[in-house]
Amino acid sequence: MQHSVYVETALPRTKDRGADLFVALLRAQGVHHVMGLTGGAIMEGMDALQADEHLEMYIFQTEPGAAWAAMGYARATGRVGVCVVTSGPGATNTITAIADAHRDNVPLVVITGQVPTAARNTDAFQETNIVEIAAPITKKVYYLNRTADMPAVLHEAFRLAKQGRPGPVLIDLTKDAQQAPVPPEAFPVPGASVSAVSSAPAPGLADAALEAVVACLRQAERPVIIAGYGVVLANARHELQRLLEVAPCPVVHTLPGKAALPTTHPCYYGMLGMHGFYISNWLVHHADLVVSLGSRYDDRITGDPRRFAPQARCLVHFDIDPAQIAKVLPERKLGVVGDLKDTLAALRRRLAGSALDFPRWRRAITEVEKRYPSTYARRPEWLQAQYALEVLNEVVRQRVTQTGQQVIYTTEVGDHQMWAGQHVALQDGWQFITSSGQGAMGSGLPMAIGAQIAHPASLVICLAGDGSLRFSEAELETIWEYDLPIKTLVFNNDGYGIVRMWNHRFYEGRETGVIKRHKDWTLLARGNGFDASCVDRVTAPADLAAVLQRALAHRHPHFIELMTPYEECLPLMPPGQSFNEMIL
Ligand SMILES: Cc1ncc(C[n+]2csc(CCOP(=O)(O)OP(=O)(O)O)c2C)c(N)n1
Ligand SMILES: [Mg+2]
Repeated sequence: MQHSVYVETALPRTKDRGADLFVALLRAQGVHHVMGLTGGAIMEGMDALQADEHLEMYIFQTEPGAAWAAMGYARATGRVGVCVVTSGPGATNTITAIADAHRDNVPLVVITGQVPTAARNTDAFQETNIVEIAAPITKKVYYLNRTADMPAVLHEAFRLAKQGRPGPVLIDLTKDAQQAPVPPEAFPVPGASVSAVSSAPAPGLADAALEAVVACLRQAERPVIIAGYGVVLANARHELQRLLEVAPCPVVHTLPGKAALPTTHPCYYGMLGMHGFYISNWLVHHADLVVSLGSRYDDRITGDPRRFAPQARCLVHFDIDPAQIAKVLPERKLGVVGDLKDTLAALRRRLAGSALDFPRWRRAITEVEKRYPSTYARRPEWLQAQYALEVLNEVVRQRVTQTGQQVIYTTEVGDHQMWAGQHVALQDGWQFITSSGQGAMGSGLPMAIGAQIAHPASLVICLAGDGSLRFSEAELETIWEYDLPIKTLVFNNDGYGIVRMWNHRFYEGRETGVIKRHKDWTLLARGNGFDASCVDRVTAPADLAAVLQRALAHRHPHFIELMTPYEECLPLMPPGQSFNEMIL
C-alpha cells in the first residue's frame, strides 16, 4: 500500500491567486476533506488544494466516485460534503450524485472548473453549461468568475447547503478567476471560521400544531410512528427515544430512516413499504393515527395513496419544509413544521405530565407478530443473502463488543439493499447509508469511502450487489491506495436480482435487459491492488462466519464475494397496490 502516489509538487508555490483565496475560504467554512478528480479547467484549484497543509485532498478514479464519496461523508457527519472536478465531462459526471443529494436532502457543495470567461459561449473545449444543467436539481448554482465575489458566494453556498431542508449547491469556477492575482489583504484571517447555521423555526411557530398532535395522540387507540430519514438528518435520534418513553407507539421506518431507532428497541417494528415485513405494513394499515417523522409519504411506502392507512383519519407529518407536507395526501395531513430535534423535544414536554399507554394495541400486535414473524424461508444448502446478513450481524456484534467501534453500513441498490433494510441489526448511533429517493446504483461503495474518511475509527461495511458494483468498481483502487479499512461484501447472484423478480412477476417471465454474465470479483479486487490475504470468496454457508471474523479483525480493506443464489426478495407490495395485495 502506498500513499500520496498521485501528486508530487515540483516547486513550492506562493499563495496569491484566486484559487488560493477560494481554498482559504473553503477552510474558513470548516472544510477539512475534499474529494476530487483533476482536469484542465480546475488545475489551479487542484494545485491550491494540494498545497494547503490543513486540507486533506482525496483523489478518485472517477468523478461519480468523488461526488458519491462527498455524499457519504456528508451523510455520515451531517457536515457539508465537498467535491471538486473539472469542466465539461467532469462536471456532468457528478450529476447523478447531485440529484441524489437533492432528493435525499444531503448537504453537498460541488465545485466545477469552467472555461475562462472570455471563452464563454464559444463552444470552447470542455465547455458545458453546467449551471443550467444543474439548476433544477440544486438549491442554488453560482457562475463564479470574479475573485471579489468569492467570499460572499462561498458563505452563502455553505449556508444554503445546510439550512432548512439540506441539499446540493454547485459553484462553477472559471479558469480566469482561479488564475487572477489576489492581494494578501483579500484573504480571510487565519483561523477565522463562519458562524454555525441555525435552522430552527421562530419559537412558537409549531405550538398550535403540536397541541393538535397531543390531542390526536391522547385520542388514539392504535397509533404508529413512521421514522424517516429526517430523524437521521436532524440528528434527532435521541429525541425520538425520549419521546417513546412517554408515548410508546410502535415505530416502523423507511429504508433511509433505518438508523433512526436501534433495532433492539422495544418499539422497533422494522421497515415498511414495498419490501416491508408483514407486521410493519399491518401496523400502518390498521392504525387510527399515523405520525411521520421526517418521511415524505413516498410511493414506495404508501403504495396506492388512496388505500394507504385507511383507518387513520389524520396523517401527522413532521417536516422542516412546509412544501413537503402539501405534496402527498394533503387532505388528511396535520403538518408540524420545524427542526425535528426541537419539535420532538417540545412534543415530549407536552406529554410528560401523563404518559400514554396502548395495552390493547400492544396485545394485538404481539398476536400478529406470532402469526407473521419477520423472517424468511431458510434453505440451508444455499448461501442466502438474508442468512449472510444474520451471520454478519452476529460477527459484527462480537467484534464491537471487543473494540467499542461504531458501525456504518452503506448499500448499493437492488435486492441486497432491501434485504439489508430488513435484516441488518443496528445499535444506538450506528448508521445506515443508502441512496433511497434516487436509488442510484454505484453509490454505495464510494459512499463507504466518504464515511470511512469522515470516521477513520469506525467499522465501515459496504453491502454491494454485483450489478451495482459494476458502476463503481474502479473505486476499489482508491480504497486500497488510501488503505481505508472498509469491508466490502458483494452479493453475487449473477446479475440484477431485483429486475429479474419484476420480469417474472409483472412481465410474464421475459428477462429483458438483465445481465447473466458471471464475473470473477475476487480477481477484480486483486487487479485493483488488494492483497490475496484481503480477498475471499464464500460459497458454503458454514464458511462465512470465520471469513468475516478474519476480515473484521485486521485494519486493512477486505473484499468478500458471496456466492448467493437468485431468489425473490419478499415480502413484496406490488407497485401501486396496497397492504391487501402483499405477496408474502
Ligand atoms: C444508475 C441506475 N441504473 C439503473 C437502475 C435500475 N436498477 C435498479 S436495481 C437494478 C439491478 C441491481 O442489481 P444488483 O446490484 O446486482 O442487485 P440485486 O438486485 O441483484 O441484489 C437496476 C438495473 C438504477 N437503480 N440505477
Ligand atoms: Mg445482483
